[in-house]
Order: sequence, then structure tokens, then C-alpha cells
Amino acid sequence: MDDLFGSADGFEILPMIDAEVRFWRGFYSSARSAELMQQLTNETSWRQETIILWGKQHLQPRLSAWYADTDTKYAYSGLMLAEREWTATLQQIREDVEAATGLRYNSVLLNLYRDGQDSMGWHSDDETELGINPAVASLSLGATRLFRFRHRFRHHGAAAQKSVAVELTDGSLLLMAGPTQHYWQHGIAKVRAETGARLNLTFRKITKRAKSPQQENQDEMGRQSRE
Ligand SMILES: O=C(O)CCC(=O)C(=O)O
Repeated sequence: MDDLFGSADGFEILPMIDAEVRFWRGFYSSARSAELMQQLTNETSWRQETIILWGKQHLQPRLSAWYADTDTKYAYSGLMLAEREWTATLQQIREDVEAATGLRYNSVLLNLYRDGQDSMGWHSDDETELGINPAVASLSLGATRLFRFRHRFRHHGAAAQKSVAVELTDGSLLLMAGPTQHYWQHGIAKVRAETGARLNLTFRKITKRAKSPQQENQDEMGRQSRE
């Protein structure tokens, strides 16, 4: 997959139009990644959440946990995530990710994919709470999984965009910024091959803007695609 990228300042740039996506391949060494994976697996009270999609309840095909600064609320797929206080491990990772990306985050969503049968459905991180052009920094630990992007609108004709896939390797960091969430969806499909556990942390900045009824409605439609 190396030939997908241009390169600048320690990160690679994905060649995607309507997007700003950067990739740090070895953000953490494999020794540091293994240490963090073990600490986070043990320190986190994991939950398998029930979400509502198209009016029906489903168990999410992965475990998750949410940590955030006080007073930071985030909701998707009919799920209001209750914030917890940052652990020292998560705080250290947040500082490392902020230093690399030059951005500040006030929350992190942890997802534990127990094996290849765990997945994340197609969605964009475009909830109103994230503001316009949100930056989402995604750290991966453990088993490599394929992260796919597909354009939301350019499906046909000369301007059609092919989907883009990136192998999210152990210790890698992916930053999605600029207009990425407006134009692209992303997801992690199930895989048949035997696959070990993978832990993913997505750092976000929640802004506390009130929602208009129109925005609520738009958000709800966006949420229905995430499972
Ligand atoms: O596990 C991943 O790499 C994807 C996580 C993700 O898409 C999300 O948390 O919104």
C-alpha cells in the first residue's frame, strides 16, 4: 500500500480529493504499542453497547468505552455516551497525539475489535457536536485491519472517486481533517481470516453548540449508517 501516499514531515498524505488525511505509520514503536495495548485492555471497563438502527435494537459488533473532559457530551446511533475521567495512560496518549497533529482534543472513543468478526459499519464522523470540518485522530494498536473510505457523492462519470483503503498497522496514527467527513464515509469490514485483537482510539474535539431541529434530523439520518 506504500505507493498510495505522498510524504511530508514524518507523515504520509493520502491522495484523496475533498479530504485531508495524514498517516503516521510508526507513530509508536511495537514495544510501546504492546505495552499500551495491554494497559488499555486491562484498565478499561469495556461495554458492548446496544444501538438503534432503522428503529431496531442491535448489539454493536465490538466493545467500546468513552472518556472525555467534564461536560462533554457525544451521541450517535441513539446512544448517549457517558463520559469518564481520563486515566494516566489515556492522558499520556492524548498529549502525544496532540503534539504530533498540532491540535487539541477533549474526548476519546476506544473500540476493541476482539477478532475478525468485530467491525465498524460505514459512517462519517459528522455529528453536530463535532462542529464544521472536525479533526479526528485515530490511533491503532494490535492486529492490522483494513480501513476503507468511500466517497459519499462522486459515484459516476469522469469525477467519480474510487474507494481508498489503508492498512491500519500496530502503532499507526491516522488524522482525518478538513472536509473529509463531509465527503467521505469510512468503515472496518469483518474478515474471515483468523485475526487477533485490535484496539482503536479516536480523539475528537466536541464543541457545545446547540442543535437546531434541522440539525437533529440530519444527525439522525447520518447515525443510521453506523453500526
Ligand atoms: O477502528 C477504526 O479504525 C475506526 C473507528 C471509527 O471509525 C470511529 O470511531 O468512528
